[in-house]
Amino acid sequence: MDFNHPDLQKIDNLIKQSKRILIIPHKSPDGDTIGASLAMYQVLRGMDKDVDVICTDPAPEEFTFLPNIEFLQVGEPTLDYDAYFILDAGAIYLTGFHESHPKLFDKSLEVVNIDHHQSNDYYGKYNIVEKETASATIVIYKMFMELGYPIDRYTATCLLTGIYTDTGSFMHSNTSSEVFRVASRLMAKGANFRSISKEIFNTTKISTMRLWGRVMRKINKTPEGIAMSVVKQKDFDDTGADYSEMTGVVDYINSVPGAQYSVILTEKGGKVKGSLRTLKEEVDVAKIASDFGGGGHTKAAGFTIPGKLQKEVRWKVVE
Ligand SMILES: [Mn+2]
Repeated sequence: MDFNHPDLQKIDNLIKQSKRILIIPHKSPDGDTIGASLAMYQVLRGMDKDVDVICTDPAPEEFTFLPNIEFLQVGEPTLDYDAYFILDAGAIYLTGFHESHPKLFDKSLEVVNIDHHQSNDYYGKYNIVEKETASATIVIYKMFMELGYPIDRYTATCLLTGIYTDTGSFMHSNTSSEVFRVASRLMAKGANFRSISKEIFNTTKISTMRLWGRVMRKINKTPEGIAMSVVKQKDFDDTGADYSEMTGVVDYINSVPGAQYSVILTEKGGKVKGSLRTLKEEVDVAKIASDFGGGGHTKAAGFTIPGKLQKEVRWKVVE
């Protein structure tokens, strides 16, 4: 296994010398950032560190089964820790703390950035960024292995959760041989695969089903082959669903035959969020998202712009 990162030894030293460590998942946390954070929590606790995990938003309900989930706090960080780990955040704004705590990103603090997004610009004082790796939890798995840190069954469950969610249960194009190899090793270490598949993939709340129903009812395919749908604030209000329940629906929209790529535009608090997916080899949705100031992976990306959605009716003259 290749894991050559110039900062690796420094990170090992930093961990060993630190007493108080803060872990920061990205905002609107998903299975990968949560799995990465809770796995890191477990390993650092095992090394007798005082560890906090602080996120701008709570974990979605389906992750309640994860070990250590009770230690994920919603709030604001303080800047008196010995070390900071920012996990799975492809850009500083995704932490939600770039405006309130710019010091985290001026390289004056002991900040470690561990990530796998194309958009990552190495904002940490120390960085382990693997842009071709399927999940942040795989990067962390490889780091633990390389440094000889122990992976118990709780850590393994958290790490496998990130692989599971970021590969769309082993269905997205990032599902490499490495994904299966690491997943298999985590299973061997006791990862609770049954809970992951049951709690995350085979449990759907009624509010989620109603929200997805609305998304699907509004699907359109443009003449350019873009499969598109929209979600307005009213859809959340009427169904009682929250934004995190959008996770996964864009993949459904993407399964329209012949689609070049899919987009869902979501209204959320005065902003419009775009989620893009493609199954086409030649389409790079990260590039499209970057035209709107966003980013992500070549097959899955997103952006956020201020504004709201307005329906535009187009007329055209036909013979
Ligand atoms: Mn990720």
